[in-house]
Amino acid sequence: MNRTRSSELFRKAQELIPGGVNSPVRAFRAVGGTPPFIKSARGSKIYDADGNEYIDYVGSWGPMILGHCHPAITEAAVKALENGASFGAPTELEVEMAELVIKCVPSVEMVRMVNSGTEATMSAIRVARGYTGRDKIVKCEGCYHGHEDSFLVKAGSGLTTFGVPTSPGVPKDVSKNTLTVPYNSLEAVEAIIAANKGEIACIILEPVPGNMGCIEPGAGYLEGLRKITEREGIILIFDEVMSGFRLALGGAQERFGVTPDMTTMGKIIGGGLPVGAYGGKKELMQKVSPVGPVYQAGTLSGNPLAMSAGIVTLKELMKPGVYEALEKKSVRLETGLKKVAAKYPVPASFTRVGSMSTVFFAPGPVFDYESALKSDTARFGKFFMGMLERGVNLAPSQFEAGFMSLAHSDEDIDRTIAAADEVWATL
Ligand code: HOZ
Repeated sequence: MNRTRSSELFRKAQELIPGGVNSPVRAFRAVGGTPPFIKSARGSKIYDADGNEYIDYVGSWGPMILGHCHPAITEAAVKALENGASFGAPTELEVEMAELVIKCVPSVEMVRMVNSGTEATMSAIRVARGYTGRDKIVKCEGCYHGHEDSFLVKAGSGLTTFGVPTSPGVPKDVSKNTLTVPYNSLEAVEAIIAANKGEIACIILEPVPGNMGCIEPGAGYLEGLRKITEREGIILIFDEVMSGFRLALGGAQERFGVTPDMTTMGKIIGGGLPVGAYGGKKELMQKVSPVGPVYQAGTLSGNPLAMSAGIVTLKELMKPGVYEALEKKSVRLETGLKKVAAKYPVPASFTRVGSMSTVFFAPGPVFDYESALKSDTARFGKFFMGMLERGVNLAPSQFEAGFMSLAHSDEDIDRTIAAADEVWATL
């Protein structure tokens, strides 16, 4: 595949932007080679600067659940832009968005819009700390909640991809308040609570992690967390930036029937525009300024473009049969890939929850950070590049999830499986 133009752009970009990218994993350092510079996208496909086409399972890292360039989203965003890009003042669109979110997400009685998932998680833990008067937070190893200081401790996503799960630059005075536990272990949660009695403000986790690859919650895990946090007066925060509106309209909390105190959202809720949101029980959200003393603000928060694109996306997702269709497509891909993997003596382990999935090149089972880290990342890199050469775009790291969209056709999926068969034979 010819990527001359992408290579030229990448060379230039590296002189101007750290690593040539505005978000680290995009630089392809975990898989080698040059990232295609993307020019356009439509439906299930993206197109690079050299005119190559790829079936896309990244979907802008989650938001493009309807497929790229959905006409209703484009129309709504253009219309909003024609009325003015941003006013820094309340709009009717924000009210409509809040109503929709509250209707869809079980835990949310009030919601505040922000501009990114990072802002959402950062604000949610501030509310939890402000409400409880406690400083410590608990997060799971390998979960990623954006790049705010408190979260860059044993974090997944790019930090794990580049082998620096705890970032320099985070003051010890901040990180000392972040306690970590392995995902899927209630014993570890009990132990850390016992050792920090009455000091923990919140437990925050991705209910279905996607940032150490996709991991499934074990039976009773989320329910157990709910019981323990209720007993201890600890705020339970589900970070549903990835899983929200994806695993069900009401996210993982609807799918697994466990209602947290607070929820953070992003990605899908903006239909591809920059957005985030946090919400929860009224009692907690009424601590937020100007009703309460916990401060959080933003010039572009709730801007009409993101609201319009998000509202259209949520309305599309409310149509009957959407999640069934996503499930069917995702099962088709998983079944096909498992059949391929069974033909070759290469250790591989599959995880999938709804339309989020990962192929780990590890013996498995993969159920937490430690088991995910057993993956053969060099083999993943080879697999990734082989797929890219055959026109299939996967996330360029073993420690990220793949996303199915409603635009993926059976033909796309079957072509992906056929490509995987060719590549697996070379691993
Ligand atoms: N590490 C981010 C997703 N988990 C990547 C975001 C991006 O590069 O756009």
